[in-house]
Amino acid sequence: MTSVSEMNEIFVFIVVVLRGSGYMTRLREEDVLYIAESLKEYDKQLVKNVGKSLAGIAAHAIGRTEKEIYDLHHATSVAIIPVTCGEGIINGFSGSVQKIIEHLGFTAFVTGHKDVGGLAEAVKKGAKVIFLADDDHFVAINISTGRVVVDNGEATGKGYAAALDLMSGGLREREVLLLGAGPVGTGAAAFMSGHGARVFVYDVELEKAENLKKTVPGVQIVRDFYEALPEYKLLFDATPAPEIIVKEYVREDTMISAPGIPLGLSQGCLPLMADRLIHDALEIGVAAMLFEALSN
Ligand code: 2YH
Repeated sequence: MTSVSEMNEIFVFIVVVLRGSGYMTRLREEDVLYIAESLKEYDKQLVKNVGKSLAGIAAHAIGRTEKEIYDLHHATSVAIIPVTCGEGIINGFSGSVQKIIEHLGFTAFVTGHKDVGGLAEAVKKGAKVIFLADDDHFVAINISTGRVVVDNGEATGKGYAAALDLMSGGLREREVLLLGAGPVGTGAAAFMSGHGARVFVYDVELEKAENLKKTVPGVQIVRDFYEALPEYKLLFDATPAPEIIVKEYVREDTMISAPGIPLGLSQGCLPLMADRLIHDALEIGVAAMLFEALSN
């Protein structure tokens, strides 16, 4: 069996390699393959585990109710533009974003044209919000306000933090161990701190943790990941490192919000966490992006 110190070394290695090369998780076709057909089931599971649906979580992320969003924006049309630059189109990506948005109750379409032609088509067809992604960015732009650009990273962080707030019965005065101080971790820290949580952040690059601390005052830095892990009941995994949370570190009351792709839990840990884990490839992030794009 892999020892704790070996695991620690593997973790440090993985994260240094990933971060050092400027790596950012790029979704693969297999990550999005079953999203559309699983949406209803996924929403039921969210209601059971978190207490709210996808729309309820996204509304909580921006401090609104679902009703407020629907009353103001039910007629909104959303366009998703396939983007070919860099590594190109991911089969099923645009279609999955469309299905998630439709599932939330809005009209959505994928443009027939790609790239610039898609942008022209989206505007011509009256889209109010436009979603598009290349290899480094995934944004939602509200073209009717002309100024709202929502990045997927921070919105995802907020969405998953809102879900953890709901699942845990409220983060006020609670301690959360946040793994990863990138854009997702920063969005999560801002939400959790704003909701009264005591946030402890670990990042293999200390400088990133220090920057997050400057952006979100009150956050404290943790220097030893595996020493800290068993001390916390609430975990937020915003790293792209696989299998870093093994079953020896989870308790029967541990709750994990894990937007990182791939999932940071070991296979052995998954069955134990089935009802206390929040994780998907795209759904909460897209819902949080859309509601945030509509909120301004
Ligand atoms: O998966 C990604 C990015 N790594 C997202 C980064 C978010 N912080 N992009 C998807 C690329 C989609 C492709 N260009 C398409 O099908 O349009």
